[in-house]
Amino acid sequence: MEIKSAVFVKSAVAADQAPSPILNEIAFVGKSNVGKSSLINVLLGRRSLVRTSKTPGRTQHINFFLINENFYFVDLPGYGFAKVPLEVKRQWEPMVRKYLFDRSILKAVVLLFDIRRVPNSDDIRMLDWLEEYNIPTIPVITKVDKVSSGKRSSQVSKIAEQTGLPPQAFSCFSAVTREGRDDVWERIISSLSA
Ligand SMILES: Nc1nc2c(ncn2[C@@H]2O[C@H](COP(=O)(O)OP(=O)(O)OP(=O)(O)O)[C@@H](O)[C@H]2O)c(=O)[nH]1
Ligand SMILES: [Mg+2]
Repeated sequence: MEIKSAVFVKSAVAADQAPSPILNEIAFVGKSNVGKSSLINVLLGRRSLVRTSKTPGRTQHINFFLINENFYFVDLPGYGFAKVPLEVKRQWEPMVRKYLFDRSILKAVVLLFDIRRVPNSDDIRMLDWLEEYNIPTIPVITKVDKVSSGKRSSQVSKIAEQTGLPPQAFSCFSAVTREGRDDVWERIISSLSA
């Protein structure tokens, strides 16, 4: 997809502050620090439209980016980081659930997994919500540059087994090498037109 424009539009601290549900949306979700913001930047070919961070839990709001004046990328706050203040953790679930539940124009959720980690109960809970709300899901395994190609397939199998999804369901991605960028775009485009 040719990116003619990519503009940060707003940061919502509650689902009811989201833009009016007119244009389609693709949301990005996953553990804190998994690489959501980095994936969005690589997809858009922008170095730092979305703030990335070595400190997990950086994105605590729902951030909306308008692409080609045609659809939104939505960067959801990550889950599962121990050092996030309790108050923020308490707000996370109702905020994210309300967003997912309410969004008729939400075409797909890109759910990220770290190639080096086994999915935990937070990831499974997210998968369960997506299924419950009937939201098409694009599972992406990221940071694949961090493991050897030999280790990659065994890690993909582990992640598949833990989530109950088939290994072929996952796109492999790296924000460093940009591997997988076209594959993820293809899946996003087909969700947008579904
Ligand atoms: N090697 C490698 N590092 C990555 C990759 N993607 C992200 N990172 C690094 O991982 C860290 C977290 O990346 P972010 O994109 O900020 O992660 P996030 O999921 O948006 O994090 P929160 O907003 O805090 O939930 C940063 O130091 C990134 O540079 C990748 O594909 N490969
Ligand atoms: Mg982020």
